[in-house]
Amino acid sequence: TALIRLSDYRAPAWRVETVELDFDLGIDASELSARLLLRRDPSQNAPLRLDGENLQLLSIALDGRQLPATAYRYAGNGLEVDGARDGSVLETRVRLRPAANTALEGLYLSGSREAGFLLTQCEAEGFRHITFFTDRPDVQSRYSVTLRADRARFPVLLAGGNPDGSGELEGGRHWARFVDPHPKPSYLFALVAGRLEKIERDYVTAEGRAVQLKIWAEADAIDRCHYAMDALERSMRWDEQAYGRNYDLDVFHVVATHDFNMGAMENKGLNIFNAKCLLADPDSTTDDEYRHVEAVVAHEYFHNWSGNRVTCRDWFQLSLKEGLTVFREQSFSADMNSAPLKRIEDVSLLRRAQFPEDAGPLAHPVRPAQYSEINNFYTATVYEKGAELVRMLAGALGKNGFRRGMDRYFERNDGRAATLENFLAALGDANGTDLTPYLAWYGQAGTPRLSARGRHDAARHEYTLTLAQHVAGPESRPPLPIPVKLALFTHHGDMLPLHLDGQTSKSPNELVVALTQAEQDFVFTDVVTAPVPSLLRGFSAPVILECEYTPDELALLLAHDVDGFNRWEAGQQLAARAYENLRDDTSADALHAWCEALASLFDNPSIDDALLADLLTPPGEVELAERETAIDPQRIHQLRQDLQQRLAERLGADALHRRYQALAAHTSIELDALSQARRRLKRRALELLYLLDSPEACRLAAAQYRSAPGMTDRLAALTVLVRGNATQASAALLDYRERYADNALALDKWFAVQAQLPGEPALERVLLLERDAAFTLKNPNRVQALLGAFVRGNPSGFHRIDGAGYRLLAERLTKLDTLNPQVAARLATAFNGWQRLEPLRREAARAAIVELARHDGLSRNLTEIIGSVLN
Ligand code: B3K
Ligand code: ZN
Repeated sequence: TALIRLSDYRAPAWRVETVELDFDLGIDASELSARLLLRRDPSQNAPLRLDGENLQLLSIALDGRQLPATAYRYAGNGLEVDGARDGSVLETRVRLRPAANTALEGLYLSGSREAGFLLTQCEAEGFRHITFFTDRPDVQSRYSVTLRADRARFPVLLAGGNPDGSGELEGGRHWARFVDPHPKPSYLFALVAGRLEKIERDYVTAEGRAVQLKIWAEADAIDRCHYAMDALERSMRWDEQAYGRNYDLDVFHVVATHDFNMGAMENKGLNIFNAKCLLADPDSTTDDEYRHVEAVVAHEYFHNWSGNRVTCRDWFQLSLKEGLTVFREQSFSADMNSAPLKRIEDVSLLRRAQFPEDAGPLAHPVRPAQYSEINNFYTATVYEKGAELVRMLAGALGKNGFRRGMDRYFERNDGRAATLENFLAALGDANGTDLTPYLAWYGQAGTPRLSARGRHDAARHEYTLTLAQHVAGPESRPPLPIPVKLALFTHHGDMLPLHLDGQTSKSPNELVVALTQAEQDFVFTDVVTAPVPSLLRGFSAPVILECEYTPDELALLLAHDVDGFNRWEAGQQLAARAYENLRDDTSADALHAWCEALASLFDNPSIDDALLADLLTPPGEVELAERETAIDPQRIHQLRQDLQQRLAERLGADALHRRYQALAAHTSIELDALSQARRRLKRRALELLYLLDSPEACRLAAAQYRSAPGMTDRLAALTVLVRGNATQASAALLDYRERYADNALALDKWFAVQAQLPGEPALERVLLLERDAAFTLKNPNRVQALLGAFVRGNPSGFHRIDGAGYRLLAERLTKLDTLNPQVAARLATAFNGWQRLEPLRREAARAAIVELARHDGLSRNLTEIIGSVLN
């Protein structure tokens, strides 16, 4: 398949200045007339060519005249039209088949034919599935959209922009018109039509604009939208205060659907959400999910400026809006909740999802140089690593400097389609500094390694820190700018004032040094005894730190570091070393140090319960696998269990039991930090207790399941029972299945918990669950809940030595691909990393992927992923 290259970018030869769309909506067939006012770039001499994917063309006219078949060519993807000039008007009419659209791209049906509603998804290239257009983000047009439909079947008609009239039509039909005053790229177009309920709130922006906020959902879900409404209002206020950005239309619509390929979509004035990222109530939503809803609502709202007002020139610049918006969303969540916990959560995600991507055949730069299918590039690298790059820039400029830079960026690029160069230039210019060295971060794949060595000169009271960087790959790569935030600790756990050679004026106890060369020395003076360095505090750069700490030094940081993130990080490093003690059967010095340090923190009343829960959790199986070659995921699972058991033994059954009971005495379902923290630690105490006294832990879990006031406690209890294969598990599962029979999001968790049964039994459970009446390959959330949880969330279940997991995935992908290529391609990335498996599994995985690749008629999406993975 053809590769699209960044280096081939050309400005559009044709633009669309205004577009008028007129829809006749129906479930099986919808028809649409489009009227485009065309503008030609006088410096280019290209014929008019518009994107259009499998459209049924009913009529076509240029400048008021119907075109004869000889005057245009359309063979299913591009439409070429003869005779167009600057200022021409092209009118087309097409027929679409929403109910038959299982790919959920373009115009499609959510839910059943009888009760469901129509909606659109256009990013990245869905608009060409709706009408003929210059479907690229650097073409921005003014939209006016008229929707017509049967009033009883489609009482609610919505499109982006401001409402511009509505009324009755003959035969029980009605119409509504929307005009968007802001020119926008086609990927931000959206419409929604059907039976929906709403909740509303009036909002006045800091600039004084009155805005109606409306959240829409199907009748059974509308009561679960209140939390999202609060989150939306918080997001709008935050963007006004933190960035000076105000909303810019009279209405802001948000719609929930159960049928969506990803989390949510920032369509101008009409955000559309996967229900799992919008609906929330205590009975069916966990604490983690609540925070996720808040974050996604904020993310999509923030796109109104970082994405919509300033969009991307081309899809290679995707991180310009996504990395930036993830960073904005992370900052917001840190402000709304606990900043260190948020940082721990974000870095964990980066390590679990992005580091493996960056270490294998799917690795690509934050700004990729080429792609075959752009939808395959909405990745952890573009999003999460992209956010880390913005974080480094923000750190380098400081709070005020970054705000100044962002103001400049928005001011210069408002209404435009920008590049990452434009972004760096605005930030740099506003601060009189050159940020172009950071471009190197955007252009190269792979996680850099940062090695740190310290040398103490007792005679001169000097401490020399040598930092060096290395990225696997071509040797000619220029060094990256790597900001390293650091502190030095005495062996009593106190921070030293820092005298960096040559900087005598101030002596803070934390500072950022910038590594800009392949290797550099940093000399600290007045250091009397050898210190313990705390490096990369707050995870100041997305690198893998290699520093030869002794277990005691890590334990010291775990006990004393005041940077919450680095305290956790020291614990993670120590836990990984303890894991290696068990794996290699070497002296248990790290294991001992880890258990002792945590035992004393466990009894330390000043430590936050949520942080303690995180400290008591070793790195996950995927992270541990990243440190190995010849990976055996089942052995990793077992060793990690052993590791936790050793910790549980050190803490003791009595202490865990007591802590559990004390926490269980609080039964509030409130979402405040303290209540959430208690639930988190309670869950962790129960999980650890299970490793010591499983009958007792299962008894407690069964009781917790029955009396749980909310989903956080209920799901935690169910998980302990199911993973522990408890005798009480089947009754709890049955109860849950009935209780939530009509709640799709809660039911997804029922599938996911079971798909994560450890080890060999998981596969059979998955096969059984596939036969459940509620399972369908047509719903992305359900596929994710069962197959996604199995292949991505359950390494010890998926990576069976007989290869049955790999064959199951390959087989399901062939089916899924015919229905929904985007979802199939995403699921297929679970094969990433097969080359590093131990030989037997490696061969079984290879055989399954090769077999899959031989299949005829695979989508471009899946073909590209399989092709890369096999590389
Ligand atoms: N921009 C959308 C993602 C679109 C994915 C297209 N395959 C959601 C977001 O990042 O906000
Ligand atoms: Zn986004």
